[in-house]
Amino acid sequence: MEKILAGKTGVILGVANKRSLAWGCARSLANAGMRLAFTFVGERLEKAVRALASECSGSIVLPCDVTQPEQIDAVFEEIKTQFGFLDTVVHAIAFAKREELQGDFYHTSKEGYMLAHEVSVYSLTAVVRRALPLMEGREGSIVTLTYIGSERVVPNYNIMGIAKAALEASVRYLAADLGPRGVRVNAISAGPIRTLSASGVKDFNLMIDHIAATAPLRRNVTAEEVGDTCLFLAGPHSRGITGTTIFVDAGFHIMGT
Ligand code: NAD
Ligand code: 0WE
Repeated sequence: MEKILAGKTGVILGVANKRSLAWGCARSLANAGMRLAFTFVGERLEKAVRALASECSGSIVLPCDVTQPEQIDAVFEEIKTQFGFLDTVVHAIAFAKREELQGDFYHTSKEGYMLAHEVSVYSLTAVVRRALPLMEGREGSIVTLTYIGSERVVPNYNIMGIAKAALEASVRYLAADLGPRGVRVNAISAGPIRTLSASGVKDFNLMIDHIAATAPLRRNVTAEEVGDTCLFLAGPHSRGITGTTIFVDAGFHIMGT
């Protein structure tokens, strides 16, 4: 059977290990026939990302710390050389200092505030700017990952909630900019999933249990479910959708309890 994304290419930023939401997205896209470029940060993650990428045929692996503009430049130069064009960008990156993700939000330091925004928010725009010349005329799709802590107060999410609100606003402004060029921009708001970024988060188990007890589907979601929504947003079935946030959270966001 013809694969729906055969002949398409994409770049996935944010795979750390097999639990990463970025890896859920990569698997769904690769299974649909998309050729992928993976980025990693730091030598410690390189081996793991290369091992995972080897499961996706024709993929390439490149270093990219989004705080280093030359590294972002190099990623898109290499994609231009290797692929020639680009259809999809999956941005699945967030970082705040651990000490900012506990206690009262009002203690957030200026440095911690700026770092969270640099890595988790500005990086989307920085990446999109460089991807755009490769996406022109290809009906491309850009997907980022967000969390309901952008609109509701989730204990300890703190500065990341402010960053995700700015990320979702960035999605709307980018969608308005890029729509006339045929490029769509959307976010997936995922329910909590045990990933490296979620490890050591205070009371994470309690959150997971609360969702299983109250979400309409009475369960939590998986990285595979996030990946399949990414597949939808990357592919032709979502061609009329841009600038929006789709919840993949078992319906939890509709509840008032
Ligand atoms: P993860 O730890 O697997 O992925 C986070 C990634 O961010 C890692 O690969 C890490 O290397 C990367 N990163 C951090 N700093 C970076 C930098 N300077 N440059 C480049 N990359 C950098 O965790 P995850 O849960 O898969 O997170 C992916 C995205 O999903 C994040 O945006 C997160 O906010 C979002 N999200 C996660 C959940 C959840 O519960 N896990 C829920 C909703 C949204
Ligand atoms: O966006 C996220 C993860 C964000 C995150 C997590 C960490 C932990 C380790 C960003 N930076 C760091 N830095 C670290 O040093 N999620 C949606 C998962 C998450 O994180 C939380 C959550 C949930 C859910 C933090 C507090 C409360 C809830």
